[in-house]
Amino acid sequence: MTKNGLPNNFLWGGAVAAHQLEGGWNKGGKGVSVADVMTAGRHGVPRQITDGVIEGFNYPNHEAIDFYSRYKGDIKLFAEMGFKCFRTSIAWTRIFPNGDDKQPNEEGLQFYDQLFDELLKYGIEPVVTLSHFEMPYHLVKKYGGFRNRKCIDFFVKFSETVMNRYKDKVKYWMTFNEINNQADTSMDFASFTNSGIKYEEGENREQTMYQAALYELIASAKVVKLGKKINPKFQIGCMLAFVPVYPYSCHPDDVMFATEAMRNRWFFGDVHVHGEIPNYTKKYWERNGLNIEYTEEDEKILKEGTVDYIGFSYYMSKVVSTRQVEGSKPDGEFGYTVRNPYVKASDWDWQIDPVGLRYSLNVLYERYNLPLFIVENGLGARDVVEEDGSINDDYRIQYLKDHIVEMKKAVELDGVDLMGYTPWGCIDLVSAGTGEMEKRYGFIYVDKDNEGNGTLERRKKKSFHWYKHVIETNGEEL
Ligand code: BGP
Repeated sequence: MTKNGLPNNFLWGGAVAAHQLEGGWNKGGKGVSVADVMTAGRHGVPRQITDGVIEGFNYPNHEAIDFYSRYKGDIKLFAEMGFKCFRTSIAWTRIFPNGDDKQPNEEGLQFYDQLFDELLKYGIEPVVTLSHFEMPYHLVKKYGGFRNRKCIDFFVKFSETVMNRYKDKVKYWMTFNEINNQADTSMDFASFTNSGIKYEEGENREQTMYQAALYELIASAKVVKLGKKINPKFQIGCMLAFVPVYPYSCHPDDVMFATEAMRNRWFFGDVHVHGEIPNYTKKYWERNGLNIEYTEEDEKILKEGTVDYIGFSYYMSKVVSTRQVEGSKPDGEFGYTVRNPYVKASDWDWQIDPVGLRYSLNVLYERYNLPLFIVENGLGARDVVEEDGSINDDYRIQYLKDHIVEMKKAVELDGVDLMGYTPWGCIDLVSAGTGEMEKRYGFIYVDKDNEGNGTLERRKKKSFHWYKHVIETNGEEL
């Protein structure tokens, strides 16, 4: 253990998702995923799922940063930074191109064999998300995504296939990325989209969302149970988007409102950890006339497939108010959100709140008493390449430093059991939210712009050297 309380085997690394960096969208027998038919957002127009070409919009995930053919060079750079682990996802459509195929695609399986071998060659532990915002598009069109119970079986079959295949290469797994993201039903498709839900005109979105979410939770529990049979040493976690919600004021109504808002996150964590649908959710369904289908067998499965650890992303906190107050704006998820005057914000208006990370670690640990893993954190920013080719991303270093300071306090002062830290987008990649390249998170710069122009050349940023030193000293020197 280091002086700061971090264990010697602390998992420092970086995180990405297949569709945001691999490219090669139709190579090696890969099928079309929902991410492949999603346009880039432009000038305030959100990303759209479409079968046809929309004038002026491109499909950024088709090529992404071509990690598919460049992964060896990129992993070499991760190794140079001293990564202990690397979090990525397996593109479902490389393995089952349509999702309901009888046999897996051997070429896709081989790709991940090679990828994991390359990581292991450098002693980098793969951390694998099974579903990171990209179910097969065929399942969306034919079955309506996770609104259909059949998708449970398709997902379980895919998971079983890859867990069997990589049982000696991968120990750390997560089922659905940011599974709670879909609780925000203000977008026309359920966030980005693990569930493959594209809402229809006039449908009760909450009804659909909760039903799909419950099917995903059942699928997740089945996979946890199955994974333990495949290899009892597997560590299988859930993955939550953790945005702590603060009350705008000490008015008791605001405090209660923030508590209710937090249930959009807790519901997902509670089912994963306690294996039961919480009472507050059942009451909510009842009060709002939502009729969510599940069986006794499902309840049994939820109980049997509880997770080993909590993976979560942390980027920002939010402030909510029951009332419209100065500076508040309508928020799809919570009614009104208010700008927090005590914290800064990123260029994309995400509130930067390092103490919120310590707070999140504490509330999660107090509630679940399970090991935690920060599997995403970072600053999306527009980087500038100087004349001499350098990229001086001091703002990113500052952001990460401030968050690591608070993370260390949670471990050292509060006694939180923390497995690791993998900043998001350790190499520049396509933004999930906007589809743009210019929202960069990486330690490694990739020469590509929003329109898809660029050489794809890789370049170390200033933060590359900084992070290498952080890992070398196990977080002692920031
Ligand atoms: C999380 C996702 C990632 C990622 C990140 C940053 O929601 O798990 O896939 O992209 O946020 O978001 P964005 O790309 O929109 O900046």
